[in-house]
Amino acid sequence: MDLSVELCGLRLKNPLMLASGILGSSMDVLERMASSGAAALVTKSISTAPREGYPGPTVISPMENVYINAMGLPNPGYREFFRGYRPSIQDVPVIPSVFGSTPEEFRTLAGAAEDAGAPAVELNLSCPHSVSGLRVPLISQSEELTASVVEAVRESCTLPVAVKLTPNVADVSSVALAAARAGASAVVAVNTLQAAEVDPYLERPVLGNMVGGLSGPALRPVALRKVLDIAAAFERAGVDVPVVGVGGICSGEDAARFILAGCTAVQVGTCLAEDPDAFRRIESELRHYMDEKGYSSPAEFRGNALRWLR
Ligand code: RRO
Repeated sequence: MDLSVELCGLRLKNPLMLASGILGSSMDVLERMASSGAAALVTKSISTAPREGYPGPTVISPMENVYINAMGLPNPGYREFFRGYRPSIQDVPVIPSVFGSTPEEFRTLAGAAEDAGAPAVELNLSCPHSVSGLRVPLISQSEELTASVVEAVRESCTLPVAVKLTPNVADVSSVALAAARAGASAVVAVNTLQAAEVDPYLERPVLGNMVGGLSGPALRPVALRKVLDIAAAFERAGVDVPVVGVGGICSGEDAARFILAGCTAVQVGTCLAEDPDAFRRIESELRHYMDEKGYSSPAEFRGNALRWLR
């Protein structure tokens, strides 16, 4: 059985990647994820200027399988970040996630990633917190803004570019197509779903930032729907850009669900907060699933669930 997949010109030993975010970006944490079997590591999003993040609480779990975060993009800024950056850890590629407010900022950040020897870059066009000065709260809520950022990065950077999309749209496939047509090497679906929780006794929102983004198992069916929409639209349009699934993936069967929906690889995030060694388990569960089904590679079942939507 061969679990390896090709994504953004990289050969990954299995389809399981660390999602941007939940665990921060310290090289120690990334090292642990590499040791526990992740095939690629995406860092916490990095911005041009350092950011402290929002006041606490920044992550809550108001009910089982639901997490809501509003970290507020805490990061040391790209200059400091790239000083300690390593392009790979134990032969596992480390892909910087970058976040800007304008195409020019994204260009600067992607350029810095390239100069630092990064194997690829992930553009976070879907941070769930408003950034002043934009027509829409999230860049990937607009086909035009999405295309303008991807084009700006493409013009000045030769790295493969993955584009992370928001689920907070009516029609995710139009935005995914805009990203692909502007030169994205992969689309990553999805970031967190806008959410909030209110304390009935304190009579106020619970998060320090008041509102945030939902992740964890409850996000999985939403993410799967978005992935199915994107994969079906890509197939119809003859667009050959890989889709990376993310949202509530906690088991080998979950990974299989996203591959069946058309994904080339999947990212694991929130699950690691409770099970930091989840990669090893998810990989063995995926092997078990493939063994039961008689598959010898992920390509053999990729997109099999899509035919039901034709
Ligand atoms: O830092 C955050 O609060 C955050 C980011 Br940048 C993001 O892209 N998605 C999210 O759920 N939280």
